[in-house]
Amino acid sequence: MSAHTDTFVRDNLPPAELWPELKFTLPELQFPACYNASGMLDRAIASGRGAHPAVIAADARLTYAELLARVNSIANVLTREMRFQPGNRVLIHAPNTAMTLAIWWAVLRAGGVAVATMPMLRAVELQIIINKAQISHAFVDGALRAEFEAARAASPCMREVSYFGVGGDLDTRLLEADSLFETCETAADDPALIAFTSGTTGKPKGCVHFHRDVAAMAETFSRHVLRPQTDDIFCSTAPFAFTFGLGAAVVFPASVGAATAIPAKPGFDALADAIAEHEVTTLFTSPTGYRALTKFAGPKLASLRQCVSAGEALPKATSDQWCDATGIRLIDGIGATEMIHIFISARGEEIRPGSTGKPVPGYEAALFDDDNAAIEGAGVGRLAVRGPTGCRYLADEHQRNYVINGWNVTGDVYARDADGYYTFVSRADDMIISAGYNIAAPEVENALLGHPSVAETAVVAAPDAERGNVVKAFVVLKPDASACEAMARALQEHVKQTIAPYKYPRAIEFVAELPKTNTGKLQRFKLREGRP
Ligand code: 3UK
Repeated sequence: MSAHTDTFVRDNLPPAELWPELKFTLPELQFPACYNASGMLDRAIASGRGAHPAVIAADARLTYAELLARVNSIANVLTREMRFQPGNRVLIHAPNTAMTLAIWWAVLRAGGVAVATMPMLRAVELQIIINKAQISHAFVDGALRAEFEAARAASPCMREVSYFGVGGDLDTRLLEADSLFETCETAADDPALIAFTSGTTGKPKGCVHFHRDVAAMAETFSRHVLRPQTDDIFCSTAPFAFTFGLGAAVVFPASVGAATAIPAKPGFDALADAIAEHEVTTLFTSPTGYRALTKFAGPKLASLRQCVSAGEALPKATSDQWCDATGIRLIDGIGATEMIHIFISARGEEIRPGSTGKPVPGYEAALFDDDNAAIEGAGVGRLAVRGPTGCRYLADEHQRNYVINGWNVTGDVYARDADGYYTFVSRADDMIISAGYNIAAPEVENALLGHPSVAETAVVAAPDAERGNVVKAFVVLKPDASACEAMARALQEHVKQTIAPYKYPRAIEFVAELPKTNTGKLQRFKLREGRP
């Protein structure tokens, strides 16, 4: 049973034997066969949230009733005026705004497959995504028109485009459109979105997630770890195109009828302003984000109640600094685009700073040895997870690497202690082997971050005739510190005092900034190739 008359995505899912094993162990994960994730909005209204704020943004403030009316109007424009049929892929190319959020829900409601992309993508990157997912429809922020048109010129599959904002047609079309729409009766396992992974290297891979997966992320991490309340105000720096941001700013608030506040601009200064102005209670950003926000601690951040860190390992030093500055203990959580959201985390008293936590209810985790056998008890190995969601790449050979024996293998090395807590060690490819010793780059980074002059740092292997490799640290200093030989020696000494001395960085290079992906992840491969 499927509502998709365009079956392209279903047809390009991996063969059944390459799927991860899916587990629906909790009562809240039993989805009916016919299920459209946009029903979350109807449920928020049915539970009395209709007149309460859903979105607070620079372009609009909408209650749940107003949001649903707008979602329906957009779905009508799509289905009546844009030659759309269920299953078509719809590009959403825009920064996070109230309109972008409404379009995302509208695409799901109409039975489309939403492909949100980062606003900073260039035509070449966009064009790869459009052609790979055979995207036929697009909603594009008018400010991004030129770059999009350049991609469109190389994308014969793209048929219908609507612009919004600057010089757009959508805003006026919506004035005419009917605000009632009959929700497309999708199957729970009809594709709802394709999230392209940033990856820290190579080509983009499209992760297909179903309508039930959108709900599953709310029913696992959000319901059990975050436990939001209806009067919470969510805020996130992550783009909706990154499933971290999609959960944080679109799905989790809607799942309980809470509000989402969208910062007017990207960047951490605008984030601090948004927190103060909208009295944000529930914040989602990266470890880098928390380091940058610490300086605003005080009245500006006083409304915060819960703060989630994901995307990269959260160093204990960052967690402690944030706790000292704000009194709030960060909730660390590891998630992945392939899994849609967070699957290992901890809340409240269960948080052990420096460790990510335990499998989120609904998920189970294992550690694989070199033969893909699960390690029992305490130990170190490659992280494997399974639960209600999992990896299904759109027509991609890498499916075989990510899914092994029915488990999703994330590419991370983790340690598990006797209490079952999982602690990040490194990406499998970020282990440095120097003179026969295995040294995890993040461990050295954490030690360096404990030094008061260090703002950011990245550690990689640098080839060395004698030792095979040496540990090399790229360091961004705080504004008041000076990059000199004495500073390098002080940092080396600090690492030797903090962790086993053989792990200290034999080479240190001071840089103004570190290479990062669009989602804020460190690109160690660029540093390894000597191009910071
Ligand atoms: C790394 C972490 C240690 C890890 C994501 C939350 O980051 C997300 O998705 P991506 O596909 O990257 C996945 C990889 O990122 N990572 C993420 N969180 C942590 N490492 N500690 C963490 N807390 O290497 C993982 O394999 O970009 C995060 C929710 C949704 C997401 N898509």
